[in-house]
Amino acid sequence: MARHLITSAIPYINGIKHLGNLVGSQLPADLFARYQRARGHEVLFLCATDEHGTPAELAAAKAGKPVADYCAEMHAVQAEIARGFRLSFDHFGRSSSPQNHALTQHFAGRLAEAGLIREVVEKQVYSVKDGRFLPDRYIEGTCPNCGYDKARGDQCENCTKQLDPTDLIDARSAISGATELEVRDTKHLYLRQSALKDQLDTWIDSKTDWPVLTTSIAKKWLHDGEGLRDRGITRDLDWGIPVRKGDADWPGMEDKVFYVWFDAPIEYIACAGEWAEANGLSEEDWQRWWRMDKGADDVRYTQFMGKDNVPFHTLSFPATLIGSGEPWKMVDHLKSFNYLNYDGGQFSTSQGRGIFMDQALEILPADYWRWWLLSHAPESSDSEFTWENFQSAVNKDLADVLGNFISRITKFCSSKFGEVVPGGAGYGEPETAAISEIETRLKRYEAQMEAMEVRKSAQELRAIWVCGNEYLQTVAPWTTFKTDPEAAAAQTRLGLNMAHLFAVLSAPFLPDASQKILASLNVDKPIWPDDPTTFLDRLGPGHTFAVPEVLFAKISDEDREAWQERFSGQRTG
Ligand code: B3M
Ligand code: ZN
Repeated sequence: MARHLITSAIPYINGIKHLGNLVGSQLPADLFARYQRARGHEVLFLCATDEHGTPAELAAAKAGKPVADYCAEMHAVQAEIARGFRLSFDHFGRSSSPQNHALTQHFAGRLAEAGLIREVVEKQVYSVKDGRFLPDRYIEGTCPNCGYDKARGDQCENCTKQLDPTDLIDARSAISGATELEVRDTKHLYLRQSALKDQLDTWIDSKTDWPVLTTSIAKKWLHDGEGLRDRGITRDLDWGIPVRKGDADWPGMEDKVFYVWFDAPIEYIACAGEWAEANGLSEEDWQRWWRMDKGADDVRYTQFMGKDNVPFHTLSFPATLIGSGEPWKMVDHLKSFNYLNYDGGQFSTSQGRGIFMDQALEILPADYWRWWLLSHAPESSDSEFTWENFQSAVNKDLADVLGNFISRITKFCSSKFGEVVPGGAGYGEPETAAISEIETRLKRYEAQMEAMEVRKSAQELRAIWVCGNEYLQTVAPWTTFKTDPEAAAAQTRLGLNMAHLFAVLSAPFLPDASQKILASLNVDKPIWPDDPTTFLDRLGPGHTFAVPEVLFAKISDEDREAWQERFSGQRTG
């Protein structure tokens, strides 16, 4: 039995994620976690909300709520949606947890002791009335380029020109409207990533099995001019993890917090601590996943994320771990994704364009989305969601192939032999041929799942369902029954056993449908078909079942058009 530590990029707290985000991190991570569990391995699958930074503060202010309350509410909302999509996290944590506060401060202390942090004095806008420094987005004024009067300190939304806060005409605080702004000196901490360049380079070179997408991004950041600059890891904000050196104060840094991208990946570790606490487990129980000196040496750690998150996971976070000088588990495999586009354009959170996770579940159950998204995962290139394509995949793959097979075989059996697996003859030549084809495809399916080739896995799974339909089509038990009921009984028995097999194999993609099929077949402890030949004999004569309700409803043209219309504009609520 192997041990799999699996993390998905942790979603920002401000707002609900769209389907493009889902397919690039949480959903494929869930697929892999479910698969490894089904193979009998020990899995710890972690995710959390990413709660710090200016966007969280701003979203809370917009909602008129204290930021801590806002985050607590949004965490509950995101957790509920994750359940709706059947994301099987062992724990869905929060980067604002006490565990993450302690660990983040611990890492900063270790990095400082190792001489990997330097203090830099910068100039920043200070609002006298608000009594605080203002990040760029907290400053508003008139755009010197187009005259728009609500331009932000970092960019004018109207003409898109990139700005410095000092460029703005009549600059004012976005919090209070105060115009008494001064440029003051402020001290920040920089992580000396550049000092770790060679170690990071060697480490990345050792990852020969990483997808090209991952290594090419990492190498680009490591070697290009902009590359491995030392990075500011503190901010002048109220909300965040206070800057401390482990348990000790950090003189001169009293009003600062760590930068969100410094503490967010550390939450992967802290989340294991939260998981242990939530389940009444001990320090050792979570450390055996994360500390090489506490048993994590046989853990295989896989991360899932969109390509924009790769630099932070191949450079900044490893720099934190290596720089600490402590034996932390580092990622073994980093699976990254391209972007999913939406109907001729991009999904956009800021513009409310596309389909968001909560909206998706309002119109169809999770399995429909899971199937389309995973079978179209943007792996080798960006991919595109269109309603036509979605309709066709649901109707053809789910309704016509899998759904139809299950309903056909269970209904036929019920009408001729009752709701019980029939005895009859032994398996003959067509049965052996079908079993052998399934066996070949099953090995390929396992190999693709192991390699996290998401699309190819989906194709192979679908091909296995097709084997079932073709077998039924060829032997036609409904015709056989008229002349040779014994042979028809054997054909039906194999069909029902195939239904069982399909349910087990499909569970990582379609957890609900799988559950329904297994329940109707009276199987409560599914096992993996390591040997398909014996597996396809498991439901023996006399085993009872019930015809399941329809598994997948087809999407009509009217539905498709109505949804296309509904999701064509901007999300308003
Ligand atoms: N929160 C990006 C996102 O939500 C960011 C990932 C952090 S992973 C440590 O898309
Ligand atoms: Zn402008």
